[in-house]
Amino acid sequence: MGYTIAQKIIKEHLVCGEMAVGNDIGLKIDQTLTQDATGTMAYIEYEAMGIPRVKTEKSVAYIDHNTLQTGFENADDHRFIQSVCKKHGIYFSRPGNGICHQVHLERFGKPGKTLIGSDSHTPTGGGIGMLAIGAGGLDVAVAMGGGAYYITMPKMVRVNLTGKLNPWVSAKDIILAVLRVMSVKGGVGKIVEYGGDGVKTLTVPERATITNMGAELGATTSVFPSDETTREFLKAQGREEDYTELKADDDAVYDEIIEINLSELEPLAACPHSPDNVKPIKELEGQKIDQVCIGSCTNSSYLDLMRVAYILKGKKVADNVSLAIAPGSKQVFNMLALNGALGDMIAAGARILESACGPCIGMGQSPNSSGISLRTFNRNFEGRSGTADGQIYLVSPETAAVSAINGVFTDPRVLGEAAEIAMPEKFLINDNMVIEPAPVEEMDNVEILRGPNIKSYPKTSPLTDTIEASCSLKVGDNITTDHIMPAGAKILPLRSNIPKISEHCFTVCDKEFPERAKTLGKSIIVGGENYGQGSSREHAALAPLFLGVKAVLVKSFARIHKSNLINAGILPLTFINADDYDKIKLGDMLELPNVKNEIASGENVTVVNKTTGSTIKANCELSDRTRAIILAGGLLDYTKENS
Ligand code: MIC
Ligand code: SF4
Repeated sequence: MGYTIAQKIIKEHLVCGEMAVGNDIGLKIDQTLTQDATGTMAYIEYEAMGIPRVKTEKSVAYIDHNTLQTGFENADDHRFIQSVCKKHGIYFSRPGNGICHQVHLERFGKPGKTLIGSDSHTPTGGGIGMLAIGAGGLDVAVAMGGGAYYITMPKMVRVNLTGKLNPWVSAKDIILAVLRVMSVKGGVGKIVEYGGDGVKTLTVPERATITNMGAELGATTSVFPSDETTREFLKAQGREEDYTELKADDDAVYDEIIEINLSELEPLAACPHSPDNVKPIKELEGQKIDQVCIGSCTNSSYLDLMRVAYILKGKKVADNVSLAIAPGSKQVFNMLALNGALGDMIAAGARILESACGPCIGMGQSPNSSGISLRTFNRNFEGRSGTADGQIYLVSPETAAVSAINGVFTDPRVLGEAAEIAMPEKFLINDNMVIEPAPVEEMDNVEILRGPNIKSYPKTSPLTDTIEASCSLKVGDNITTDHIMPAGAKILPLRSNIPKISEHCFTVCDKEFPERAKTLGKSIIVGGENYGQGSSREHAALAPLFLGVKAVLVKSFARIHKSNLINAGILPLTFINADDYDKIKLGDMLELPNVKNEIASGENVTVVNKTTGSTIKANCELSDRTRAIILAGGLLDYTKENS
């Protein structure tokens, strides 16, 4: 039996476990990336492990999220990260150099390599055939220290692409079509692999748009073959030597096959407030809009922005629309500046932003009250834009640009003939915003610069024999990490300060939660399906840890969040009988009378509701390793105990 692309890379990097679906497997990690909002914590954790130099082939730290710098906090954090990088052997991509995933794809990613990143959109690297996975900061820290990264061996899904996109139908429409089929939880426990004749019609940036937004499927990662198109891309980036061919064996076996005929696709939009709430633009056409934002790690490549410039050229942004554009990287920005495309955007009235995440993470450009905003981003969770009642639609750059001119939702196919925009034969290569680490012999002279915003990792404790704690919060299905630990311009600067940031924990759902949890001292959160979907931010586990949350009891978990809870030593429990969700109310006193023994022996966990008198059973799905981590009180304690 042959192998899929992902199975081939896994096989090459397997350090422990058996490659059978559902097994815990350990992978050797070749490359890591961090961004600043998760990076400070990751480097605090790395420092705590006491390993002098990173052991990966390449580790890169990007500054792209917290670039508003409304106070000293962000700049302090940047300096801290820069100094850690210099000392410990990590490349540092300065603010202004671009969004981590875009820059990593351009400058560092290599087909066939493993990459983990403290950002959920790390799978962007799958666009050039990497096995690129989003992870918690602590997992990235461990990988930098040479430790394996553990995942549950996923099922394999093949998305078979046939045909060819029609003019003005875009890669974004492909992934929106996949989201429509699979939903935001359809990818949990799976790797999505693209294949079929349609693959060769897609450029690398288009493939990367698709693998990037595979994160919204909940998938472990997504991957494309590495082929001649990949070689051309790497060659144009001056790195042809990084190319290797990679394809699935003809007799590879997939657990699920999805057919997408590119010729039949039409422009789509993910409507508020979920990336899988997908409708054809045709159904929305004519509706007035207020804002358009173009950029983010999903759609800010040279190709995307050249198409946008082509549409804007000689036109004017509609009076009722504010158009913001953030190029994905310095490379893209500079090329647009040199070839005149930037001039076309400016002339049309676009507000040009720096190369960073910006509005995607609520760092500025929040829309007006109940404003309709079309964005080329990947997430439209409620409130994420910074405007609580903002109505965010996720669309392609082509749809975004033409709608910005018309002031209403517009199907870009009105533009007629396709624009002939080719991939450049040579990208503009200038890595002067990437700072190399100090040579090993000089590392001792590098001082780590720590600002007052940087506080230490919260206190953890080993699992106790019993837990008695009340339910401090009850939430429904599809709770995102943006609900648990909101971001945005006010909160994001507190990422290095867990005591402070925890005051905002879950306030989107319940303003009283942080105070209530603190007063209770110990508590348990109850939730529904797909709890913790979205980002990789470990703060969504560390803030609850700081507030005394001992367990989270839900119908099901999203992958990265579950492992962040385990890393933080918080028990991830699932209802065996989903109806038991109704048996617990906010404020009920719960007891887990025999929890330590039950966890240690792999039994179901007894949960007694002392307020109502009912008893239920919960599952705590752990491997031998994650069981040991939970018993130790988290991954840091476990790593210390085992080193
Ligand atoms: C996001 O898109 O939600 C983020 C901000 O990039 C997060 C990381 C973070 O919260 O810092 C992610 O996707 O993991
Ligand atoms: Fe940045 Fe948005 Fe991409 Fe997250 S999804 S890395 S915030 S651009």
